[in-house]
Amino acid sequence: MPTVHSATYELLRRQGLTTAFGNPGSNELPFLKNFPTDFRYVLGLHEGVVVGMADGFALASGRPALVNLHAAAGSGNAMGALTNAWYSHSPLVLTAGQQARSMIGVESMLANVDAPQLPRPLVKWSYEPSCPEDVPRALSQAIHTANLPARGPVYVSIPHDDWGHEVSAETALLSEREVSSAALPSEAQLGALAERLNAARNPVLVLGPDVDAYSANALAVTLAERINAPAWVAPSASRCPFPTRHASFRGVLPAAIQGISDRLAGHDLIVVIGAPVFRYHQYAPGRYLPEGAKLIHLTCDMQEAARAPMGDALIGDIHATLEALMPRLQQSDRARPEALPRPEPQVDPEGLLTPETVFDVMNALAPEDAIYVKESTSTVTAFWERVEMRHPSSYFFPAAGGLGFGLPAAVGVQLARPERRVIGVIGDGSANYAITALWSAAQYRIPVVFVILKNGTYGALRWFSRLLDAEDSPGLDVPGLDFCALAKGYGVEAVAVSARHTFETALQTALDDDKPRVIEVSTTTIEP
Ligand code: TZD
Ligand code: CA
Repeated sequence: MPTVHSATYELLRRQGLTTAFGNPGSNELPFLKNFPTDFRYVLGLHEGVVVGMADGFALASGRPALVNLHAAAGSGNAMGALTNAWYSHSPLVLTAGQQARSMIGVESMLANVDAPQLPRPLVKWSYEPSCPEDVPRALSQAIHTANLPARGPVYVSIPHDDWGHEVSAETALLSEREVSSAALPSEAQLGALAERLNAARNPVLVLGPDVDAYSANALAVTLAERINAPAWVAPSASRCPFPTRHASFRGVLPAAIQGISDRLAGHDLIVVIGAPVFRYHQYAPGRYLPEGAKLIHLTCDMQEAARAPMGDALIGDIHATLEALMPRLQQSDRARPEALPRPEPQVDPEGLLTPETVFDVMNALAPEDAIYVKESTSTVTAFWERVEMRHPSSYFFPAAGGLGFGLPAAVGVQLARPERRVIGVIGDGSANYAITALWSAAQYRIPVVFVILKNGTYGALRWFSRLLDAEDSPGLDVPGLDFCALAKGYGVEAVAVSARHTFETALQTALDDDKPRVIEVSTTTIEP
């Protein structure tokens, strides 16, 4: 007879979840024992790292990723990372070991009291099966729930004495299931959408992370060229949906109500695709829309559609909808947008590099299909201006701004995409939240190039402190960090640089290597 253990591994195998990211404890050992040889276990030394690696892996592979956490403490450590996974629609299947069933009520050590409640509201679904026989079915439900639109993390708590129980042979039916969604708008909806686009006098596109997640980047280019519209990237961009040197590319919108209206002024139709409307950050009240503008929102996420404060929304599969829309659109004879001018090189002060120079060097030396995992909060604008990204899945940034994403996500992305080089661009503040990801990179020989921008401060918070008239706040600087020593401690070779030519040499050496490397770059402080 199959057991919960054998049926679960067969289910995971058939659903393609053969890489498990975890940090184990006693509750998880009965699941991990007899770990099948066709599975791979990636150990993270902190659960923020475990979820960050799985997040990067899921985002870059477009597939659900399996996570195994330890009880309440491990789940709690993972929660910060779940903020990003939730907003990036990352299909993470989180499992957590629970105490033996008869030991939960007395609140033994490692009993996760009210386990399903713990990760809410950062999961789509959270469950503890009510009997051992239900564990494989619950995991099947978890996988499909995570993967159905809008994708997102799910959580299953599993008592550790469940794994040895026998289950019915009928459980095998779970492994054969395919659950898919069809979300193509009706003919009438597509016709109405096309009519509004065809009739617009001066439309503008605002493209978000789900354009990239649905591999609709090329369709977005076709759309921009068909209607000759400028294309902005939605605020708080966590992915790159549009080639950054295309004539229509306009950059990333500011994450402020009035700032967005100002940038989009003059357009009569704003078409937002694959992003919330909008993901604001700094409080800058004002008009939601510029004078005379209407907004249409195309999204895969019912909640995004419902919560927007303005505009009309259509929920559908981003790729399929754009594909079906295209033949209905007339070729516009409006003048094509003119490409943005290339930014000027910056002059570096003695003994420091400007972030602009760092990005110019990266842009010159990195392979044209490099993937950037970015977590340096003050350098967002400079990066988008200077680094050319033309392929899908070229950029990942923490979708909720929860720091501790960059280092581990870079490891997970590189694991999912071994054929492309991953460059982590990480601030000296951000790097500390999940620094032990370096150990996983070293142990599994995952050749990420980590570029740590050391300006000695929480740069973005310096900017915010001026915005909020709170410049005298304590705790905004991070002096005295030695990332070469830290990297060495975790088994990664590292070098510190502070001039353009030494950075060039270090970056080229790292790119030529087949193991991870850290480059600590001393930089100036700039405005986000
Ligand atoms: N803690 C967590 C988990 N997430 C956060 N976003 C913050 C604290 C607050 N925070 C920001 O929102 S930006 C920032 C912090 C601390 C500064 C990051 O500093 P950095 O980057 O060195 O990584 P810059 O380029 O110097 O801003
Ligand atoms: Ca910094």
